[in-house]
Amino acid sequence: MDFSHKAVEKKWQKFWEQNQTFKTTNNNDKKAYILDMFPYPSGAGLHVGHPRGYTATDIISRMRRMQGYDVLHPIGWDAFGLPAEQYALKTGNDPREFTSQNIKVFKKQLQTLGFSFDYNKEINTSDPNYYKITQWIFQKMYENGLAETREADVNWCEELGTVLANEEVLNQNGKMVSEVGGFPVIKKPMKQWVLKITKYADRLLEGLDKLDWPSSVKELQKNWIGKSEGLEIKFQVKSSSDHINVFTTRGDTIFGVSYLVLAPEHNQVLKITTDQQKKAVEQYIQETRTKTDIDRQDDSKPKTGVFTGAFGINPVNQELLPIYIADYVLKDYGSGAVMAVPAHDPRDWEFAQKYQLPIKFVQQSKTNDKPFVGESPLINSDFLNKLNPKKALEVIAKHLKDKKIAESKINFKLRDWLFSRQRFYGEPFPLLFLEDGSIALVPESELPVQLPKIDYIKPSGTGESPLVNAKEWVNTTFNGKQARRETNTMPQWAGSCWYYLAYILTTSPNNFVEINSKEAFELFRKWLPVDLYIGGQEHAVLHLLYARFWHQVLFDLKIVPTAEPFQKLLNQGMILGENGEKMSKSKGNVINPDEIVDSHGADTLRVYEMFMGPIDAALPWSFKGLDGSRKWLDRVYRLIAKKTINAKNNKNLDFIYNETVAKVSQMIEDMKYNTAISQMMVFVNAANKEDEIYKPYAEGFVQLLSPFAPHLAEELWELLGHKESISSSKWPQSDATKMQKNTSIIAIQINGKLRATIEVELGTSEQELLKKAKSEENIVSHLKDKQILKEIVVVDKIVNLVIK
Ligand code: ANZ
Repeated sequence: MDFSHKAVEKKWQKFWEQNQTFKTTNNNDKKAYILDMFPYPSGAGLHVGHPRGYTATDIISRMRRMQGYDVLHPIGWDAFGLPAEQYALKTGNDPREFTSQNIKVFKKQLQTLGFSFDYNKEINTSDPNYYKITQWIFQKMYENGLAETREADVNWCEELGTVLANEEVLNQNGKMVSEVGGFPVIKKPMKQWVLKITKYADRLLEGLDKLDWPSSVKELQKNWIGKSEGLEIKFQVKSSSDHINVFTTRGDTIFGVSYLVLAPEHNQVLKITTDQQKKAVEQYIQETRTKTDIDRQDDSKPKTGVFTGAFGINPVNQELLPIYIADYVLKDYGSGAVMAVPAHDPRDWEFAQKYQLPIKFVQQSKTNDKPFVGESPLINSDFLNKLNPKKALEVIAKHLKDKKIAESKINFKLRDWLFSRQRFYGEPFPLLFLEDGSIALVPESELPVQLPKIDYIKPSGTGESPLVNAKEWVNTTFNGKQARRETNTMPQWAGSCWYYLAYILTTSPNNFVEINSKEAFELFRKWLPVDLYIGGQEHAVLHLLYARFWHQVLFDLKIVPTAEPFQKLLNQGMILGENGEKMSKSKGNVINPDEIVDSHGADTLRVYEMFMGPIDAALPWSFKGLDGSRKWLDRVYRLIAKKTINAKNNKNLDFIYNETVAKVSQMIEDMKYNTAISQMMVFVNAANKEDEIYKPYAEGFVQLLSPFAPHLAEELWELLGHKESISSSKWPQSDATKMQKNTSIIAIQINGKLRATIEVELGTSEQELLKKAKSEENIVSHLKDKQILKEIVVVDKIVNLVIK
């Protein structure tokens, strides 16, 4: 190795800290807010996946500073969370203590990687100063009718002792399990806080159009929001004054309905069920309780149901339709009831087969042994016959609406956000329950409501939060009256819903400008929206949807000036183990970044992770590649430190240098970091062939390198005679006049066929071109014993010889 990375990296990290090199400035018109998804400080420390995203943002941040932008490039800690609480439970330690230990380790690791974060802006979501504002925002939501308590069927996880949001529950072989830990989750009714994100469904959907986000993430959010336009149609119940409302997106298939289905929990079920069917129906309802929505929607599971004994009447042809209950119909979607069209809906098909219900095709289909779900014209449908489905839908909608049998209806898959957790380690709710049952907000002057200093954090065993055991904390007064604190806490997502705003407001770690102030609004005007946000794809529908929701609420409250928080988003790809599998402890293929920094240096790790391939691709780790990156940095060091650096330009590198500046600048702009490094390698190869290097070119090259390998670049910059950090130098510019090649490639043809090419100086004369062409080896052999009839020459382009 040619330079000691340990000495160099330590030296410059100290320099940056002492000189506050990366302190956020506020004196230019141009700004760049470049954000990483802040880490959850787990006990495991950073893994090699973290530096990939962090290096990508660091490169842009460093270039932008040198281009004269004000740059906000902060970091902080998503510090509340289940793992810390579980660790605390297991070991009897305080999760706060544990978390602050972890943060120290993480911060040390980040510093050794040389990221240009402004640590003055460090935040911690579990700091009372921080969650004071989280609580304040919640109060605003409550005041604006966006937060309320609700008795709801919640996802209850016995093992974790808490309720989970839909987004925190995974489907594992048709069973619900917790995202954290993979424990079983069941449905259970409980009184909970919800945030009414559904009120923002349309805006969350429409806002996506204007964002520069990966289309995969937009698609995930779209599907999660799940807007569906259809009709709600009334079906009269036979011999009764009741009617059933069904939601359908396929009103055009109404002549093909052969039965109706209600969700087992539908509130009309018991009313319409006949005495004879009562027992079977009740039993089925009981069985449904144990099933999860995921199970119920699983198309691979056989369909089940029970006849209620009642019939509905089809409004278009008065046919009698048996009414069933079946768990494949969900209570909380649409109206919880469907008109079943077995010929054109696979679920209904399966059900109809099983219970021997009629199947009537109302669209042309080649076969009738499976459901048809395409676009063919209508049949067996009276006045809809021959129409295509779209037109038929228009006609039937008008027909039914005129008769007041149907209404247009829009449904969303998005549910309100279940916002309370039965946990100790989260933000307390800033409100009180009074004896008369009413709810009072804790006065703003008394925020934050802090967590009590208790060591006992075991689950209460009743499903309530461990905080119920903090009696002195729970029981308080409000205006001289007895009051009880809410003992649930907020979910981990709360703190990350506004942390990108917190950085803007930070004056020193965890100290903030008042969020609801003119000063704050000005700062938001300066910095919003975030210009580039990089993080994992796993946050597509959790954090990224919740944060957009809070932002839109804050926009409506005129706290922030932009409609959306994150203009450009990029998901960094995963780094896999050397064997191409996901890194995991059990597979023994985990790479520890600390060891790499120790053996090869932070610059090498940074360059290697950027050189691996496109930033959004999942790629396997390779020690060979890592060694290669180190060897290249050694070459770079030798090039600048050992070669003669000359004040005079011999012009040999004019073209390649200027081309490299232009290309690397653009490639960083486009986040094509791997090709940017390739281009720098091309330059180093060319420069290595020279005996001396023109000083401005050596300097410019080191500047290009500096976002990637900042420690080595600072060292070389100093060697080149500079006293200030390379960060405060101006990003190099390419000189276009030096990028024009002064040679041209001439095609030499014989009878119109390309036989050779030659490179000549621009403007080479016709005669000279002919002479050169005729002396080319391949041309000589083709001309042998032949007679030249004609010579056609176009200067700078072509020589064509016509021969016999
Ligand atoms: C008749 C029909 C005919 C349907 C056909 C589909 C195909 P999306 O697009 O997801 O909104 N549906 C309505 N409410 C339901 C519930 N609570 N549980 C389960 N399924 C329900 O789907 C709308 C369609 O899903 C509706 O249109 C309804 O079935 C069913 F050839 O009505 B359809």
